[in-house]
This record gives sequence, structure tokens and C-alpha cells, in this order.
Amino acid sequence: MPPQGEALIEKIRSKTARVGVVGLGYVGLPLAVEYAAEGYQVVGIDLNQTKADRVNAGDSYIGDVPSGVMAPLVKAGLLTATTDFSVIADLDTINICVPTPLRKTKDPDMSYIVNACEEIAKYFHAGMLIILESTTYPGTTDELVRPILERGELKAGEDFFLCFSPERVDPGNAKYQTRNIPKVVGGFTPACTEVGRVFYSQALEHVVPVGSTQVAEMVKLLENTFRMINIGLVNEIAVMCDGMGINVWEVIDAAATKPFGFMPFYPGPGLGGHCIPIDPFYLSWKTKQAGIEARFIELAGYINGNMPHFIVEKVQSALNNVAKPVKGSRIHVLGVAYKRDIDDVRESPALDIIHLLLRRGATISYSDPYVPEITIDGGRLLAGGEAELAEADCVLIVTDHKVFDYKSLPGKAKLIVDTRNALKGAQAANIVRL
Ligand code: SAJ
Repeated sequence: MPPQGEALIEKIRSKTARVGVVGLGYVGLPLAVEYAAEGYQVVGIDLNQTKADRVNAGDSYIGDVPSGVMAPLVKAGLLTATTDFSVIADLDTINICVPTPLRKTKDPDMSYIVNACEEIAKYFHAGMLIILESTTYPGTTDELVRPILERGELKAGEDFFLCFSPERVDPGNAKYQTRNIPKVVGGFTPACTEVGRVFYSQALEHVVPVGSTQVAEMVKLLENTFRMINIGLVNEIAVMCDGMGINVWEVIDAAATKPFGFMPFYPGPGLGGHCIPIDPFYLSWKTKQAGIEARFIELAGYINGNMPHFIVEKVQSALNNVAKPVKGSRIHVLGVAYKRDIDDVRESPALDIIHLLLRRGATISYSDPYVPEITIDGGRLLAGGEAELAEADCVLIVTDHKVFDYKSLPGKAKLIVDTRNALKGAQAANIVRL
């Protein structure tokens, strides 16, 4: 272990290390709070002044971080936030938790990581630990981050310590939060890995050191690609069952009774969110550069991406069966968030489905207690309610929020297309299921 590493480990163990978190979103803010709660001096750095102000006011904007937990830490001076990167000159560790979206061309958008590293490079110093947490393609830490930080005379593994650690935050998960989700960490050198391991061991329950930054980067992509591929498989099974008149939900529930070797996934209207539809394309983009076709990812992406079209066909066929064209029909969408019981509409299939139905001339209304309004085709659509539901020619269940009253729905709606099996077990002539 180089002397700088020994000194840093001592600061970390004695909790005198000053911790920095760049990016105060659903990953960064919970992490900052965990370290402040451990007694570290923590500085959150974000480009958004409103976020910094709200943190300094003890006013949390992240559901998994109650203000009642954050405010005392701010009051005790253990947690502050700023938009000024120059504070890094006084810090000992930095976790980079910034977004890694896809461009429209499905290429990785690395601008957030690059901008953060350019700022860090201006102020970081010898003896620091820098950990990238943003989900990204294998090689990012070594090939993109390290050269930016090594522009001066400091060398990774000797003068500063560089790791990758995949974020595994599952927003809204009451059982698994930042502290008790096993934390994988891989360093540019074994010394980097060890410093990263010691760092996370101070505040998190289970740390999983791995042999390199590339392994750590690949772990996250395997996790989320596994999920995306299996959702694609079950969506294709649903399309097969639909064609054969088989209830796919009954098939999956029965298959799930197998106590080993099977893990249920469920079909739906498409794949939403900022992780699952995005992360696998970071992997396929990188492998393509090595001349390797990520065929499973491409195929699953196609199948999942086609589900909104499949659902629109089902709506059209259901309306046709009651002699109504889509054109001019009133369709009320239940749930527009990308998954149940949250307010996030990023990549939500509901937006694609509404766009496709509008293009076919339908009149659209929607209900979603978590999403008061959406932007569709450049226009705003405000959430409606019971009246629109009752008047609709077809009610389309896209996101099965628990708060909806599914029991009374068949008696209220003329026609229902259920893409989530929210009406499981209900027998009524006006229900059409995926
Ligand atoms: N979906 C299906 N069928 C399924 C599961 C999900 O259609 O069987 C759809 C959802 O409706 C949604 C999309 O896939 O539109 C993504 O759903 P998700 O349950 O994967 O939720 P996310 O996007 O919040 O994924 C996060 C991920 N967490 C991290 O990346 C740290 C993922 O790895 C977690 O497994 C997932 O939460 C989780 O388990 O909740």
C-alpha cells in the first residue's frame, strides 16, 4: 500500500476523512446522508442550486431520504451542499453519482461524467479516493476518468486511488436501502480496491471487492441486462400466448411454483425507467466496438420496444369488437408512471402508447395520482379522474398503481384493456387482458 494510501485509510478509519459526493440525486443524496450519519463531514456537490439549497435547509427531495433524517445532520454541521466544486481541495474522498443517459442514437451520453471529472481535476489533490458510481460501459473508469485525473503529475494507484462501484439503489424499496445493499467495488490497482473497500466498510453493511474497475462496471450491466432480457422473453411469451388464446398470467404464476431454476418476470406494456431500458445499451455499444454483436440485448430491446405497438393493436381490436373505431373513441389510461406506485415517467411506455393512440385519432384522458400532468407531442395533458373514466369507450390499464379501485372498475367502465393483470381473477365480458 503506498504511503498516501496508508494515510488516507487512517483518515477514513478515524472518520476524519472529509467525504464529497458529486450528484445529489436518488443515488448521491442517500449515500451522503449515510456517511454524515456515520459522523463524517460530508459535502454534497450538485450543479442544481435548488437542490443544494434544499439540502442546506434540511428539506429532502428524495423519497428514500426523510427530511427528519437529513435535517439533524445538516443542523449538526455534518452535511452541507454546494454548487462550488472548489471545495474538493479540502476533501479526501469523492463519489461521482451523476446520470448516464442514452442519446437518441442509443449511444452513451458521457457528458455528465466528463464534466464532473473535469471539475474534479481542477481541485483534487494527492491522497484522495475517487469512486465512480454512475452506471456505465466497462472501461469507463480506466479509459475515460483516469486520463482526465492524470493530466497533472498525480498517478492513480500511487498518488490518488481510483475505483468503480455500481450503484444499486432501488428507489422506494423499503427493505433494501443504501446501507444494507451489498456494495461491489473494484479498483484500478489492488491498493485502490483496498482503499475503496475500507471506505465503504465504514458505512455499509456488506462490501464485495472485485479485481478491477472493469469487473465492477460489468457487474451492474450484467444485473440490469439480465433483467431486461428476461422481461423481453416474457413479453414474447405473452405475445405467443395471446396468439394461442392462453392466459399468460396463469402460466407464469404456475411456473413460479417451481422452487428452483425459475424466476418469474411479468409481461407488460413496455419497458420504462432510467435503468433497465438504458443500461444494456451501454454494454452493447461497447461490445460493438470490439466487433461483438450483443444479439440478446438487441433482440430484447426490439421486443420490449414493440410492446406499446402490440398494446395499441389490442386496444384497436377490443374497440373493433364493440364496433368502435379508435378514431374518435375516448380512451382513458390508468397509470402513466413507468412502474407502479412511483411518480417517475422516464421512458414510460404509457407515453408511447398515448402518442400512438393520439396518432390514430383517439381522444385521450388519464388518471395517475402520482403524475399530475404529462407532456405529449409537445402539449400538456392534465390528469383526469372518475368522470373521464366513466365516459370512456375504453379504459386502458398501463401502470397498476395499488391505489386504484380495481374491484369496482368492471362495473364502471364500458370496456377495459388490462396490460398488467391488475384485474386478476375478475370475470367480466368487458375485460380484455394482455
Ligand atoms: N417490468 C416488466 N416486467 C417485470 C419487471 C419490470 O415489464 O417483470 C418493467 C416495469 O414495469 C418498468 C421496467 O420494467 O417499466 C423497469 O422496472 P424495474 O422493476 O426493473 O424497476 P427499475 O427500473 O426501477 O429498476 C431498478 C433497478 N435497480 C438498479 O439499477 C439499482 C433494477 O436493477 C432493480 O432490479 C429494480 O429496480 C427492482 O428490482 O426494483
